[in-house]
Amino acid sequence: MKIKILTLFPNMISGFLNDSILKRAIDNQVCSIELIDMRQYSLDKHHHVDDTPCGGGAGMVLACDVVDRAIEANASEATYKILMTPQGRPYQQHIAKELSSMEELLIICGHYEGFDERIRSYVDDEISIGDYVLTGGELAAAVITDSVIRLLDHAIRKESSEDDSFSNGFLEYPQYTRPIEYKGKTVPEVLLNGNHKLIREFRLKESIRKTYLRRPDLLENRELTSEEMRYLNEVKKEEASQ
Ligand code: 6GU
Repeated sequence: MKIKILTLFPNMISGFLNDSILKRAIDNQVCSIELIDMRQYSLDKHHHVDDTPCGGGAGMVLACDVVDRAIEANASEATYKILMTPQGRPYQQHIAKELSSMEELLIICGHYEGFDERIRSYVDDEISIGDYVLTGGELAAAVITDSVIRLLDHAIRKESSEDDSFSNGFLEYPQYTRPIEYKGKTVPEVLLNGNHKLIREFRLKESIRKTYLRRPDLLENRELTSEEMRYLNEVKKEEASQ
């Protein structure tokens, strides 16, 4: 997969690409990432990329011609173009999955107080990473990039992303490692005796417990199997009697 990021602040993003899983994925050619400075597409001799808002008001507005030229120079038929904006659709794991199957992504970072409305018509998608405001789309683009790359084949061990919180619609089950007992707190017995059927059942039930306690909204519009329903009912009873 190829990911291109159009930004006015490439340095804000470059650091996080040079470490850990992302660096390994790039080194192993699982994906390539290109940071492109949008300023080079300004025709202005001072390389201005923004201007005052038509109709007046505070702040500066990112100009549509600069962004259009940057997109035209960097997109092909196969490119899926995403604009980062707090007005976009809320980002979720299922969107990361969709994006991870694309051949090429072009991520456009909005910055400044705003961007010219016409820019919306140049893209395929608009994404927000949550209901709060960032100074620009750079960190949001980094979030998209990270979450997509870790889903690519060979980026991390497959089972490791299959067990993710959200990938089966529940939060992830609790994990433990040695020491078995620490300051009076112990690892649940069932995880120590190698009975894989019991371990699977424990994990599913605890995953449902976590979701019920912390993110009941995730259970709302979701069909449960009869096994999942049984665990949910058990969990509800157990938590009510606590
Ligand atoms: Cl994509 N951009 C900005 N500036 N703020 C955000 C965001 C994006 N997503 C959440 N907040």
